[in-house]
Amino acid sequence: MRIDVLTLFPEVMTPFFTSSIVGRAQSSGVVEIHCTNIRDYAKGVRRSVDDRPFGGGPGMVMMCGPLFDAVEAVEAADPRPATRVLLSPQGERFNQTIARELSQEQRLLLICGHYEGFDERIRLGLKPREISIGDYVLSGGEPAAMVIVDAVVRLLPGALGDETSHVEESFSGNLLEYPQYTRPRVFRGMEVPEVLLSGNHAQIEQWRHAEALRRTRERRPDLLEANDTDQPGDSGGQASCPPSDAWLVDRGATS
Ligand code: 9WO
Repeated sequence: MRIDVLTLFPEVMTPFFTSSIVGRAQSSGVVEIHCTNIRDYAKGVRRSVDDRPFGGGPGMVMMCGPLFDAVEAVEAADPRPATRVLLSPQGERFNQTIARELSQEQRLLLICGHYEGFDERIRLGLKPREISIGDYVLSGGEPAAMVIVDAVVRLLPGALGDETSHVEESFSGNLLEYPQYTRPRVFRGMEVPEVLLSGNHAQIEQWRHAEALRRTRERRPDLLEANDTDQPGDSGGQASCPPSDAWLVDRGATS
């Protein structure tokens, strides 16, 4: 996959893209990520990328010209058609289903804005998929672009390495993760639940499933309403979980 990011601050993106899972995925050729400064396509001695809103009002609006030129230049650099994504609080809410959809594309073009918003003709002319990562205002789309790149890249075949084929493996369906413990057995008076030390794997699995259910009921009842596959006595096996729901309990590097 090729990912392009159009931004006014490429220098804040690059360290993230060269570190961690995303950096490793780039080194191993799973993905190539290119950051382009929209200002490189701005005209005039001032190199403006924003201007005052028609009709008046506070703040500045991102101009069409530099962004359209940047999109067209970057898209021409590779023959694969790009899926355009605009990061904004007005977009559809990002989730694992959308991450999975985007991970199927050959090429993504993420557009990060700044100032008080985009000239509406950016939406009308570029027809991007508009995506929000949550209901809050950022000062620009860059953090949202990093979130999307991270969620998408780790789904690409080979991104997590050989030992971790189960990037979205689920313990028991549409549930939050059960409580986990590692050494020491007692920390500041807090003990590891006895059952986890018992060696009884059937009982451990039962306990984890019950705890995952309890935690989900308490914190995210909405996840249970959307899902009737998690009946009591359910083995929790992959077969009982529709793939679209089997994501919240990320077993990461478990084999
Ligand atoms: C700023 C502002 C100030 C006064 C009145 C209205 C205003 N709207 C905005 C605004 O939405 N600015 C955005 C900043 C313009 C597009 C890029 N920016 C952005 C993206 N902020 N937050 C996001 C974002 C992206 C994805 N998911 C969550 C938030």
